[in-house]
Amino acid sequence: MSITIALSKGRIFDETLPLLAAAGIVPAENPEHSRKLIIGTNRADVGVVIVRASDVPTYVQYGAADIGIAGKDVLIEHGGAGLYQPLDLNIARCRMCVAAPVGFDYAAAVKRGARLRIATKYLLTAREHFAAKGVHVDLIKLYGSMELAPLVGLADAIVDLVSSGNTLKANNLVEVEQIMPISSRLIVNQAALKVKHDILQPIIEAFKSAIK
Ligand code: PRT
Ligand code: MG
Repeated sequence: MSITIALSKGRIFDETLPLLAAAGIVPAENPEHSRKLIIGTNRADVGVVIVRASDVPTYVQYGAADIGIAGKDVLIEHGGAGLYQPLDLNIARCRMCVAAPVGFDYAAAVKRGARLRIATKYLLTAREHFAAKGVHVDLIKLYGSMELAPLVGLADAIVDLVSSGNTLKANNLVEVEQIMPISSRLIVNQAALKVKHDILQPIIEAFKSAIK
């Protein structure tokens, strides 16, 4: 019996290394320095696949990977079907927020019931947030660089992730509303949890003890 872990490269891979180490798992290489998409580990029964952050839940849902690590932002948009989410790992932390150009009076626009154009990669999250507040919005789906949209007149505001705030600042935007804190979670294929329980359970327990 063997298991496959789905990870995205970058911050999630880096912040997952200490958790994997706590479970006695050391990847054979860093995807940052290799083009390999399938990476071995020090354990013959554990492999890692490197996929796009937003694709991690899909690989785990269909059992192409048994477990994975994905941001709450990604999990909300995916919907979570077929996934067991036993642990908030408290890594890759940031916040989902509404941001607008400096000088745009967002609160006043909301108060007078203006219809706002919002650019975002997070359609479900944004739709739910504005619906709950009773704000009318036209959502414009983008796949990246949301910060550009208000600067070129594509949108009044954006819904995006913020961590240091440097990207907003560099583009003359400010956070006008916080939607929710975000961190990454361990996700497990529901069938694998039963069939591969003996190998998965110790890993889940080791992660749990290693969470900061
Ligand atoms: O990069 P790619 O398009 O392949 O996918 P991705 O952006 O979804 O993946 P990745 O690896 O960049 O992010 C993976 C996960 O890390 C996300 O799903 C989040 O849960 C989490 N995370 C934590 C972040 C950030 N912090 C973050 N700051 N994801 C993205 N950002 C971006 C943000 O979108 C904005 O463009 O960083 C920019 C803001 O950063 P600051 O520090 O300037 O505020
Ligand atoms: Mg990114």
